[in-house]
Amino acid sequence: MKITSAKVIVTCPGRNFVTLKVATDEGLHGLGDATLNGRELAVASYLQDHVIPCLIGRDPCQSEDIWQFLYRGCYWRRGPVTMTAISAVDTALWDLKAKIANMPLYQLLGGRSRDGVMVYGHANGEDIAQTVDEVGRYLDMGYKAVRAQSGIPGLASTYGVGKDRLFYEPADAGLPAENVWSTEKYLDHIPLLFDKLRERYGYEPHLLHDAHHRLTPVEAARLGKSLEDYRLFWLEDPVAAENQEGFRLIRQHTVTPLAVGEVFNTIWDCKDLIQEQLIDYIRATVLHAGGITHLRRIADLAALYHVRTGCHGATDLSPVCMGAALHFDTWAPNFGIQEYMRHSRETDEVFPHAYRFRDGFLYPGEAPGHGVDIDEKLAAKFPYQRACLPVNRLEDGTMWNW
Ligand code: EZ4
Ligand code: CO
Repeated sequence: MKITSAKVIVTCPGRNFVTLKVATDEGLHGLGDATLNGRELAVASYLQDHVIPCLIGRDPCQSEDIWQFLYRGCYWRRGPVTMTAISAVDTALWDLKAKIANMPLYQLLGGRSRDGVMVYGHANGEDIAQTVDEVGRYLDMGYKAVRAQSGIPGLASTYGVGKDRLFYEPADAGLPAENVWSTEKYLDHIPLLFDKLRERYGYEPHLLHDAHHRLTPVEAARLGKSLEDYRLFWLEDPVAAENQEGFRLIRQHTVTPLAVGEVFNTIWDCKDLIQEQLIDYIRATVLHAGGITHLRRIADLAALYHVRTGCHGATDLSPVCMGAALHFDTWAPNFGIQEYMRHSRETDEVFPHAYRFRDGFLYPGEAPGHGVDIDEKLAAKFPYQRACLPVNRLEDGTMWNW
């Protein structure tokens, strides 16, 4: 079997998605997600101009060799644009391979390790009372795990709190919107939120929180410590993770479990955090960390150190990524949880998929491959629209992490 063509499909059914479609001489095709939020066209160009020409004529079943060719062969290796492109190729090839085998993808990885994939939803509100109600809405929908983010008194906006409660979308401006941030105001407020949540819902539901890279290590240590009584499932991205030593300091002060890695691209970004047991959950994804081939390597390393997976699954990761992630999650012996932000109806129509939500769990379905397709005619009706993620400034104007 040979790869005869590959194309990049850019569509914007409410938000931008980039999809790679690889076709073969035997009429089968495979799909990979190539969406890098706010930098979509950079990946589209990388695929079109540099990767696709190298794929034509190759045997699609040699996904390992193609991965190594694209990783080692680019010289300027790693980085989000390159790794997202590699991920898209790898996901499309695993999709194809499973279609050739006429099996759902999880079977090729080693079969089922569990019946369903526990997911967490995103509850948010402008203040504590609203966030507490929103968490209740997710629990009513059957969720066993909910991430809670709340507006902060004195700040006009903050990460994770949108205009629309169920479908918030942070990339909403042609140029980056400028938000104002205060760590002091945030640190005082968040423990009050979790106090109210446990008072209302008890200790059975899993509760999560995302600090979105905004704290220094000692601030993160203080937050983790002040949340200990509320027994979070995890505290996510407490600090910007390029300073990995920071996690040693956080760990010395708190037993609140830590999750990190949605912006990581390779095993090299998380190797020390895993080996030193500085984190509890690794959030690298199929989409940004080298596809199934590489994420499997990360999960296997993590398993040696009691670190479980918690794949990123915000709305900027397309249903193609979600489908592949659910097969991965169904297999991974050290699976922890999967993030699940629901896509809009338009997005679900552009990407018909086999996965289904039931009672707090997602199920990948039994369709051959990863079970997600693209309706190209419908996709063409939603042309690309430039959209950027916001940036943050401190109250005195200093640039900060968003
Ligand atoms: O801000 O995916 O845990 N989820 C997140 C996401 C990220 C977006 C960035 O594109 O942190 O909401
Ligand atoms: Co996050």
